[in-house]
Amino acid sequence: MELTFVTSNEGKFREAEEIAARYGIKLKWKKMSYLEPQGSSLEEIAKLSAEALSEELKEPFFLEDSGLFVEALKGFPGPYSSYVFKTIGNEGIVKLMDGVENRKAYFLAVVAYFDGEKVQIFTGKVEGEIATEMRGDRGFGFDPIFLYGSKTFAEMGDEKNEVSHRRRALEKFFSSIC
Ligand code: ITT
Repeated sequence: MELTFVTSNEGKFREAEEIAARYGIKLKWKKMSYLEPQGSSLEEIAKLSAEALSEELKEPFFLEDSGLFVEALKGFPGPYSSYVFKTIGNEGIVKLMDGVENRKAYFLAVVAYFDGEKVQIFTGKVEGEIATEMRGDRGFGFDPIFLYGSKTFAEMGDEKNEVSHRRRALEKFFSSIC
C-alpha cells in the first residue's frame, strides 16, 4: 500500500517512512509547504490545513502537525513551534527556561488524513523535560533540548522512533487503515 505524506520537513518524513515500513506501507513524499490557518489547537490547525489542501490535491494524503508544549511557559510554543524554532530556536528556549525549576514538557503530533472524502485526526504525545543545554547531533528541530529520561532525543538517534509522539500518532493511523 502507498500513502502520500505532505511535509516540507525531511526529518519528519524519514521518521514516518521507517514507521510506515513496519506496516508494509510505502510512503511517497510530497515535499511542499502548505498554509497553516490560525487555530487554538494543533488538532484544529491540522484539520483545517488538510481540508484546505484537499481542495487542491483531490487525491488521498496525510499531513502531520507537531508542537512542543512547555509546562512552565503555559504550553508555549505549542501551535507556534515552527515560528519559534525559526526565530529564537533551541538557544532561545533554553534561555527562557534559565533558572526555572519545573522543566516538564511534551511533544504532540497530530496526523490529519484525507481519505478522499473526509479528514480524520490521530494524535500522539510523549512527555519529557527541557534540558539545561543542547545535547546530541541526531534528529532535528527541538530534539537537542528534549530530554526523554537521561538522554535528549538528539542523543537517542533511532531509539527516538520507538517512543516519539510521531510514532504514537502514526501507529494509531496506520493500524486503523491496515
Ligand atoms: P511541515 O509543517 O511542512 O510538515 P514543519 O517543520 O513546519 O514541517 P511542524 O509545524 O509540524 O513542521 O513543526 C513545528 C516545529 O516543531 C518545527 O520547527 C519542527 O522542527 C519541530 N518539531 C516537529 N517534530 C519534532 C520532533 O520530532 N523533534 C523535534 N522537533 C520537532
